[in-house]
Amino acid sequence: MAKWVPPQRIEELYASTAGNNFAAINAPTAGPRNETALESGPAPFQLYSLATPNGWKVGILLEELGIDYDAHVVNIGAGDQFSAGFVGAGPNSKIPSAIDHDGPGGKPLALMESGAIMLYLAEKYTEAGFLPSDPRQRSECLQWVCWQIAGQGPMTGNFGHFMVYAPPDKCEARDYGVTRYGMEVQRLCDVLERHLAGYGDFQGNAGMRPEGPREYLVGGRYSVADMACFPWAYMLRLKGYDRPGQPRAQEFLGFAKHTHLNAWLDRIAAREQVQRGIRVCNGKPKPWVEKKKSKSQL
Ligand SMILES: N[C@@H](CCC(=O)N[C@@H](CS)C(=O)NCC(=O)O)C(=O)O
Repeated sequence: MAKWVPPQRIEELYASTAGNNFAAINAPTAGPRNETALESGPAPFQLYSLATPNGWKVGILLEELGIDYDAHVVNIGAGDQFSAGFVGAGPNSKIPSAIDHDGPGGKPLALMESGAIMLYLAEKYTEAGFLPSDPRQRSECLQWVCWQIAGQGPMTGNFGHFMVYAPPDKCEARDYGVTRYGMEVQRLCDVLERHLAGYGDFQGNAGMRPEGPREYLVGGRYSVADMACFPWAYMLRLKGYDRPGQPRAQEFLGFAKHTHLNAWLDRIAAREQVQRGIRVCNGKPKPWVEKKKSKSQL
């Protein structure tokens, strides 16, 4: 059996990533790559995003809150996230980022990381009730948001990389990556499935709780936990990772067996705010606004 022997430095392996869909923007360093400034509109809250699952999270919350905001499309394929303006708002160069010009103390607050942006907004607009005030439920809610950011998002993204974006000829690497991350995605879907089925009570017991299945992740009420955990699971059911000549991602992963998870996704997807939220920064900042305009112009 041939054994893998790494070279002395990672740089010697960089060339092996050539051919992946993001090879042109991948780099091992942070910071701006050009001096372009951010655009800004009249609303206090300025969102810089793209309609990917990480972008959907904040789009959904903004639409649920119904607050005034301007959205700006960040084309990550073209490297917009590396402009000086974007890096000023989000030093990690990943969408979504935002600037609240009406931040604490009346000063602008730059925001990065979808979960942190959601928690900031949910706390600022606390009367909307999307972040529970009860300490137990609040903790459960934060736990699901952290679970999403640290586990579900990155693992599903890594699965997607090997399933659709990795170099087409890297067969062995793709088999390994798809299996490693795909199995973890299956497990993470099962974590949601079991929780929604009613297992666990956040008091240390793993068994079925007396109340049975859960309608929403926390306290029987729709919250930022649902908005955060919805997009990546929903994306697996859509066409995001489907490619001609390959099995559909949902079939490949056996997604249909998660009956409670599917019912929860249907429940959330049925909300108009969610359907608008997942279209924020899809080609246009708010595509439904453009549509309305063109209808009334006819
Ligand atoms: N943990 C981050 C992840 C954000 C993220 O990975 N965004 C992707 C799009 S889904 C991105 O901007 N990628 C651009 C790049 O990697 O250069 C969050 O939740 O906000």
